[in-house]
Amino acid sequence: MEAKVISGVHFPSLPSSYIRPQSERPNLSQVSEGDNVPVIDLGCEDRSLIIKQIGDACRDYGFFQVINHGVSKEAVDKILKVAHEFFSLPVEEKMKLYSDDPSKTMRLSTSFNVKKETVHNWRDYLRLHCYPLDKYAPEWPSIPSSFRDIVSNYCMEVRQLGFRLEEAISESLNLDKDSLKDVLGEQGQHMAINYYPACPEPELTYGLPAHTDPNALTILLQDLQVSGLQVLKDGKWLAIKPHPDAFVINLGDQLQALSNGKYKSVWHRAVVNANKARLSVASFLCPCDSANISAPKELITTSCESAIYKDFTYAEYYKKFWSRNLDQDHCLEHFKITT
Ligand SMILES: O=C(O)CCC(=O)C(=O)O
Repeated sequence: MEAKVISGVHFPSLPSSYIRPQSERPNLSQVSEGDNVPVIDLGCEDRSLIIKQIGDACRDYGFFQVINHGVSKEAVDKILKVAHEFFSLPVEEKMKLYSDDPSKTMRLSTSFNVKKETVHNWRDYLRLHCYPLDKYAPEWPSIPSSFRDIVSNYCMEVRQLGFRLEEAISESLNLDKDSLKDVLGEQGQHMAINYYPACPEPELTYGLPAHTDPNALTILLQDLQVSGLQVLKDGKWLAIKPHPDAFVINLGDQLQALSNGKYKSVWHRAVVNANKARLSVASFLCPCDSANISAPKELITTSCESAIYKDFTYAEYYKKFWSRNLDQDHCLEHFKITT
């Protein structure tokens, strides 16, 4: 049976196509609270401290949270509200936007990659290309009527935050502040508005199974009311409680490659909830398609260090990523130099 949207549909029990085999289930009793995960204050006057904290977090976790990040509270509140309104629309209205073709620049979809996967995930998502805005915003949903303005404004604010973070990450690698941005070129920007309906049997399935992000940097806004994000640290899953006024920043595969493996693109997953729906808004900054992903020479400094990954273009990487199922091995493994 082909999966279609699940938001707004009543399920008395979990359909069998969502049930993971025993060995792949989230095992929620083994998950720890991630109380000590880094929260970095970007408003701090000591820039060298910010750079150090970012470098430590990228190395040790591959992710961190930021506060005083410069994205307005108004932009955040409005996007969460309009996203909830969108997913509350009648199923027939939402289905007008449905597609399972990952090459589409605007689509409502479900699970992850329904054509490739064998078990589905308890998620619907609206996937939007967002840059340049004047090219893509006209194809976004027209209901709710405020959707395009609110999302456009949010995208612009988040993009600036992304650039600030890329500069700081570059400096934390002792590179010039523009070095990473220069390699990434005219960056694309995508958004996934994720909606995880309340699930009849959350222990048996995922909202999203463990994955790393294929892009450069992800800026994630979590619904404050319901948690669900978990990240892998030293082989253990940590639950990341939504922090008021914070974004979660995930390093994507391209920053792992560009840092020659010094920084990690973090494995993360979303679990679902029995009583409440959860929403998250992921903004992805992506290298331009032709960007040549090759670790800067300055990072290969000692004679015993060599490049870990082959050079590739982002277009090649992205094609590979979507040709796979989400919960397979790390996509970067396919680009490793083998000796
Ligand atoms: O909903 C979340 O917390 C995670 C979302 C995510 O990992 C994604 O959209 O790639």
